[in-house]
Amino acid sequence: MTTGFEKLAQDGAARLGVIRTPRGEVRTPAFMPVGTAATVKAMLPESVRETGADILLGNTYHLMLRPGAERVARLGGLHKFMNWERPILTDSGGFQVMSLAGLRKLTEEGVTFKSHIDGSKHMLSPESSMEIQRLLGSDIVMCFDECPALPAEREAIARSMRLSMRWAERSRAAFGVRPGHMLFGIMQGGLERDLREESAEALKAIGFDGYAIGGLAVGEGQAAMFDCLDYAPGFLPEDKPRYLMGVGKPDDIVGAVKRGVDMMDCVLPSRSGRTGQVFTRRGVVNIKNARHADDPRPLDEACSCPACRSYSRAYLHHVFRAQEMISGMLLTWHNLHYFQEIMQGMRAAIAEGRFAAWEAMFHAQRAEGDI
Ligand code: PRF
Ligand code: ZN
Repeated sequence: MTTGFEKLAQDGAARLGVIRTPRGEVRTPAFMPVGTAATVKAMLPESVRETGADILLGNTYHLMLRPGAERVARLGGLHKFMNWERPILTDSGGFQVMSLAGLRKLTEEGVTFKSHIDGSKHMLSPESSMEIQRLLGSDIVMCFDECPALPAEREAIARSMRLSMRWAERSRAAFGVRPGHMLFGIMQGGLERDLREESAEALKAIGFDGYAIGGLAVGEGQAAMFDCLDYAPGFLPEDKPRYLMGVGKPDDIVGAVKRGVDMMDCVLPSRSGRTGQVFTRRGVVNIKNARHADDPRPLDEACSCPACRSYSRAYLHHVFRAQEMISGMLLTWHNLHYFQEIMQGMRAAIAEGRFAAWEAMFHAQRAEGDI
């Protein structure tokens, strides 16, 4: 079997495709639920699959600290460990070190840091990140990179991007040849068009199985992100998947796909599910709000998820207020289901050349608001 990406259709800049791996196909545009600590929180893997997910995201940073990559490898790899036999993409760790770890030190070699769990000292480099992702058994491995927080000085962004490009070369060399597994490069360069282009050229010269757009959704706002996405995907090869890292809200996702992005991941649907924030066709609903206390209607009468099929807003409000575990379970299921429904809607629309009409409907329903 061949591993790789095939573009099946295009409508404007939006692309329909498939990534084939030995563990199954990923339909694109794809949304990847986040399973940071070898679990999509509050969900059984079979339930995650029922929402329509083809692939999960796992994290080098968390898994190296706990339970440890060698232990996962001894136990048969991450797929077996967490009971998800379909594709897994793993992030490379640098981004999580910067957002979670204490006392970091960045050098040409890599980054040393203190664990946010027990304060123990660790090192990540392109080489060790590739080794950890190999031990986990990841199907799609991400290059080790650095993601500067925005806003930042142009010179700092350029220096950081060039370091990430040297690390991309070392990641490629350390990854080696691994049939059935893919390695993605990560473009950096902040909001600077020429730096994005320079980064893309550097990555293309090395050659990857897919290309991520990193360094966005780090505080710049949607308008600035979309401005960057108006050109950045165009710097990347047509025939390889494009992955926008850590995005986003439903309207971010739709706007990214419209601009030529094929894959995304975000903790938003799962994390929000645990804080009572619900995403629906008509916008965001906060289930904590007293207006739901006597409401016998489902969250969304058109949704076929278990939370909407079998429970009222009044019940979901009650179990959230009572801090019952089923609250996080049902709301996470609904949110993941809704995100996957958006992806399916876009895939069908691109296939039939009606993405613009689909997008207009998406925005019109949201404008009506929750009633
Ligand atoms: N690099 C990596 N992971 C990431 C990012 C990045 O730039 C982002 C930025 N939104 C999220 N996750 N390796
Ligand atoms: Zn639902």
